[in-house]
Amino acid sequence: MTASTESQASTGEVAVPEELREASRQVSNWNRWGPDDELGTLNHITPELVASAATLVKKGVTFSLSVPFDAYGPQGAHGFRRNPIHLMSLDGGDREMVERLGGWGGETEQQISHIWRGPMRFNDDYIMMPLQAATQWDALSHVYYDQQLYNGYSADAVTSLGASRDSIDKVAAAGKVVGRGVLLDVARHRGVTHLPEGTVINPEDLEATASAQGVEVGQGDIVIVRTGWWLRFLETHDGESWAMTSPGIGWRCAQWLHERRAAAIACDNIAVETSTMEFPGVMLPFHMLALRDMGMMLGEMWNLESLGEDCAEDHVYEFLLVSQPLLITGAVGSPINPLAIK
Ligand code: UVW
Repeated sequence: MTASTESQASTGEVAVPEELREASRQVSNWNRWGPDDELGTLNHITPELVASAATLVKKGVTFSLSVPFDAYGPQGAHGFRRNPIHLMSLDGGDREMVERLGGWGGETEQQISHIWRGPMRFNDDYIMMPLQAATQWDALSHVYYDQQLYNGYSADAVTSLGASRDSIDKVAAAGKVVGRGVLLDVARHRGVTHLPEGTVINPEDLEATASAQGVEVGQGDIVIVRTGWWLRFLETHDGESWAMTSPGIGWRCAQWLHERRAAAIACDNIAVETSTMEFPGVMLPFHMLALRDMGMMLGEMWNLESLGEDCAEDHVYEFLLVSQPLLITGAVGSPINPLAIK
């Protein structure tokens, strides 16, 4: 027993299972792109691969892979995450209000009242939301263990002021999330509208789906896995059970993605990975391997319905994918509107 596992045992903490530690050693990309790297597997996307992905655009058809950013999503209204809250800060209805205000208020009210006397009017709004509330990328700093982030940075690099290492702004500034997207429609391959609750997708399932679709996953690919679970949410609108019973990727898929030098993975469920606890007491083991060891971003809550239908129709499961995060300084994730272009 090491000093750290001894102290975990005395505090009742669950240690990282040995099988997971072994997997972590096998898939680790720490130092692969140097000691200062903060982009992880996005480094697999080379300029040649971006140029080659652009040649996949044949029909000129685009698919937004975003779910709505509104109050009716799966996050509910309470807890540590909520659905996005959209507020208008200025709108056409204010015209009557400023007339009624007369000379009341401060500088802002007077300014608005002044502008509203002219012919040009405008509307402004805000959004308040956890950055993890809808379609998003998890930054590499989102999940860690043993007090270390991807590439060995200390977990202390993330404070209330933000993440100074492995944050999403590094990815956004590098403009790296453009390349070949490959859809693996596991649900359609199995002939179901959505996978059953708690399904664990294993490497064999990814391989079987890819081979049935006639597509191969290779270096720099952004792998997009459809479980049908977003469709399930639209059927039930029960966010809590949707999140708790999600089918998804199993931790063994980390090795499969590592061997293929994939750049990122995204899914149409809450967390990319299955809600089924694959190791007792260890939540999200695939997150641990992907984000912290491989340096692979996870795309969550993507809407793959129209893209899935189109791919089934023309049997083309590869496309140009453009999915840049926002350049939010120090953030551990970012909302996105991914675009698949065929
Ligand atoms: C956690 O909930 C920790 O991760 P995610 O938002 O990626 O599912």
